[in-house]
Parts: sequence; C-alpha cells; structure tokens
Amino acid sequence: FVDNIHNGDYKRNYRIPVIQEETLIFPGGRRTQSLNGEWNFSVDQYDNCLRAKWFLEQEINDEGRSVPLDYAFDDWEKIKVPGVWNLAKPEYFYYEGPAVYSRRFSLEEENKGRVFLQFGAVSYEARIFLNGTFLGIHKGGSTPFSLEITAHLKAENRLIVVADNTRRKEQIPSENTDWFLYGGIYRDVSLLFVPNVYIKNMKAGLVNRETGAIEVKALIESDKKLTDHTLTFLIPELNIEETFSVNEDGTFTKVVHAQNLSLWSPENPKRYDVILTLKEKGEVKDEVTDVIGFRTIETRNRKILLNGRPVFLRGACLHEETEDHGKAVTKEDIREAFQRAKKMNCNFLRLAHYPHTQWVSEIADEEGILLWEEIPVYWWIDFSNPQTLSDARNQLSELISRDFNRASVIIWSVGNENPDTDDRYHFMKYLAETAKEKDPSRLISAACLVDSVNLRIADRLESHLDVIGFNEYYGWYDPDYEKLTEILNGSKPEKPVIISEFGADGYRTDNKTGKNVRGSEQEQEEIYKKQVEMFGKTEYIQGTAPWILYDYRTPKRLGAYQKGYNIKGLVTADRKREKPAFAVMKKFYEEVRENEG
Ligand code: GCB
Repeated sequence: FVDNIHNGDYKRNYRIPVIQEETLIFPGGRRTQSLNGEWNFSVDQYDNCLRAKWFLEQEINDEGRSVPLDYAFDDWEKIKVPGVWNLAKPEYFYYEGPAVYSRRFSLEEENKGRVFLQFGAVSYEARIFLNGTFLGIHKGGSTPFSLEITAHLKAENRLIVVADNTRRKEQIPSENTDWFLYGGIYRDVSLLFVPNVYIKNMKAGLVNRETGAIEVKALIESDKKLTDHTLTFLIPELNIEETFSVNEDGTFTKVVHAQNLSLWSPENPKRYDVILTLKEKGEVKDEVTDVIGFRTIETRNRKILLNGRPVFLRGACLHEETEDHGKAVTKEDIREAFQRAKKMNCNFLRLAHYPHTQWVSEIADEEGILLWEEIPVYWWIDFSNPQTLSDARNQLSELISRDFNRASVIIWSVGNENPDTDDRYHFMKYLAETAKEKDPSRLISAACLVDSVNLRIADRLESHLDVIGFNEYYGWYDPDYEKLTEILNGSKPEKPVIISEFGADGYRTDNKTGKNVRGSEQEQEEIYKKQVEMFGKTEYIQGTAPWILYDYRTPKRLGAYQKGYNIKGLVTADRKREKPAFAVMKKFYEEVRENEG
C-alpha cells in the first residue's frame, strides 16, 4: 500500500476541489430528499479511510493485494445524523480528529434535471465521496455548502463523508477557543433537485422605507444564453406581481414598489410570502419561495435606527449548545432560548462566536428577535496567512448568502477580541469591506478590546465598522471598576457602541457566611448591578449583551470549580435555574424599555 504506509502526503489527493460559497443553491421552495437518519460511523483517528482508500470498496486493490474488509461500512455501528459524535458514546466525548460517515441512498423520484448534495454544516473539514469518487472538500465548521452530484448518481448510491474537527493553527477558529468544538455532521443533509436552467439565488430587501422600494436580485444558472427567459416576482399579500426579462448572463436586479407595507420589527414581526418564478416563453421552468420581513437598519451619529427610529439593543450572548444535543440544537431548544431571552426583556441576541443554524434566524424572524451574526475570527488567527483570509472570507460569504433574506439579522460581525496588530488590521478590514460589498443593507461590527493602556474605546478597525462592539470584564478579570468609569467617560466614539460582552463567573455558593466570595452568584449579581449602572449613564451605548445567557461546555476550563464549563451564564447549563444576575438584567432592560416609551 504505497499510499497507506509510505506516503506522508496522502492528503494531496483530497485537497481540491474546494467547495465554496459560489456553489450554494437557494433552498426555499425546492424539491428535496432528506438524507438525515441513521448513518454508519467510525472514528478514524489515523485517517485510514483516506490512506487505504476505503471509499473505493475494492476487495483487491490496485496493487493486486487483498484489502481487509475495513470498509464493510454497512456493518459499522450507527450514529444519528444530524448529531455530534461527542454525545453518542462516552468514549467519543473528547475525541477530536477524523471520523467516517457512510450511508446508502437511492432517488425517491425520477429526476430529469440537476441534483445537488446539501449540508447545513460539518465540523470542520468535510471530504465528500460518492460511489467511490472524491467530489470535494469543504472547510469551515458552521456554514452550509452544496455540490453538484448529477453526473455521479446511480440507481443505488454510496455516500461517504470524512468529517475532521482537528484544531489547526491556520483554521478559523484557530487552536485556542473558549467553547466546545464538537465533531460530526450536525446539521441537515439533503438532496436538492433543480431543473437544468434554474434560479440559483434570490435576494430581496427593503431599500427605501419612504417609497416602499424592494430590491430583488437573482442569478439564473444555465449553459445557454437566456434570451427568452423572464422572472416574475410575486408578493401576493401586497398585490405585487411584476415580470422582467433576465440578462443574457443570468444576472437580475430590479426594484418593485410596495404600498402599505407593514414593516418588520420585534414588536411587529410581520413577514410576507415571496415567490420568484422563472419562465421560458411563458412556460414555468423553475420557482423559489421565501417568507420575508421588510425593515431598514442604519446608524445616525451615535444611534442605531430600526425603521428610522432609535432602538436600544437589549441583548444577551448565546452559544449554540444544549446539554443533550451539543451543537446539534433543535428548533425547540431555540424557541426555549428565545423565551428565556424575552423573559429577560431582550429584543436582541448576539450569536457567539460562529454562524448558528439557519433555524435561529428563521425563528427570530418569526418571533421578532434582532440578531448579531458572527464568523469565528476569534482571538488569535493566522492573520498573515492568505489561505486563512480566503477561508474567513468564504465563511463570511456563505453566512451572508444563507441569511441575506432574514430581517432579524441586523449586524454582521467580523470577529472577536483579536490582538491589535497590523496583520490583524488588514485581515479584518478586508472582511469588513467584503461584508459591506456583499450586503450594503446591514451594519458591520466586531467585538473589540479596549485600549487598556490609555483606557479608551479605541481600535484601528473602528473606521471600517458601523457599530463598535466592545468587550469588557471590569469587576471580574480586572476588578478595578474605576477603569471602566474612566473608559466610558473619557472615550468619545463617533459611532454607536454596543457592550458586546461583560460578565463574571457565577457558580452556586453554599457558603454559610453569605459573603460575595470570588466566583459566587452573589458576586456575579453585584458585578452586574455596578455594570448596568454605568451603562445607564453612558449616552453612546446603544446596546448590551451580557456574557452569557446559559452556562456552556468548554474544554478550556477543566478545573475544580468550572468542571468543564464556562459558568458566566445568567441561567444554568441545564437551562433550569436563573441566577440572581438574571433579575438584574431583566430590571435594567425593563427600565430601558420604559425610557424609550
Ligand atoms: C471573552 C470571550 C468569550 C469568553 C469570555 C470568558 O472575552 O470573547 O468567548 O468565553 O471572554 O468567559 O472569558
């Protein structure tokens, strides 16, 4: 086995094609076939599937040698997709590395067009094999991807995914994080069927509140010139039905005008059915649908304006995790988190520190929660590595592409607490510019660190952001509150500021003295009281997001007190008990809301 034993660079065969944002297909209204369910599974710490080419399923390999039946995939144990392997068996809990997923499938219906394979997310690298052929690799553990499989389909198919969540220096995030990097195919997998000429994407958003102007963009993919094709844009409830011709190259940008549009907001999360139909000489060829809310978001001086009116973001930070499901959260888990946030009088959530499932923004649209979405450019990243930058750009692009039509999403964040170096500045400036270029309709931010020498809110990146996110832990990591007073009073930001993190550990204290011992829930409560008092006095602060709604798992904190958890939650990890600081936030937000009238 040359490749298996002698070849140190066995991965060279599995490096390209790289699956990127360009191949994403708009999913709404499509015919799909779910590939969720029981898959065969094995951890593969030494990458034998790739080295020994198990995916070929050869009994006699190319060198004429007999291959042990390691690849007898159907006899392997079963695992649930979507799901994280860490919770499937105790011995997989801390497993980090490659693992092999395999399943068979056949098409449920006859197909005449093109077929794509679509993944909600796989952590972190996913190598895809269909019927013995390597089809591509996707990098990035929390964004969707799709790839065409039309030419490789048979009556009976074998699909293999090698999912590898190894932490690597050059990845995003890099090796060091403060959350649990679960492994596996942890979001939906499906086949997506489209006709030969099809609508690849559709974006619609309100561009002018006064005139009700809605801009619609679409891209039609076709192997021929589009001379006889038209697109009909329909919002039945608004009596909008307009037909336009498509440019020969498949691009399409048009503005339609809505009268009596009911604007989306947390108080009125109104959404409309939207339909885009592709016709050739009047005959329907393809159709996509979505449910979209229309609103505007902008800044003026130090205010954030939603539909032209100042809004204070009453938020909380949220990780994508529950004790039972890990990262593979369910819709019920999401609704439960929203209910808890609403109970705290929130209108906003910061989705830390990576793209959460698309269900979050869909449900937020429905329930009226504003969102900050982020890519995991977290702490130190290999900022001088062009490949890392290109991967970060791709994660950002996939996220924007996926959630462009979600009214709830108001902020794209390009990172969190990154050391202020020249390399970091150029890296993140480029990402901020990319986000603006791909989506001029939303605000760009990043969670920045304070200038701790001069005690000022000052980050070189600020000039490329619409809203300054600022993380601070005065009272906790730095016990000196005077510094926070100095920072908040001494800074003169020209833009709105969101306190994108603050907080303190809060583990239950059974100590009889009743004193605020370090790390107790009582101390946490005191810190929160002092923090919100400062925020209330600072005119340019336009939102706050305490760290964090729920306690959560992190292999970074395995000591005696934290026991594998970050315990800064306002609610315990089992989601059952609110700590005293929860009531402090609830009261603060109630007051903010009353002051807003
Ligand atoms: C931070 C990070 C967050 C950590 C938190 C903490 O500043 O942004 O990811 O988990 O502090 O608890 O230290």
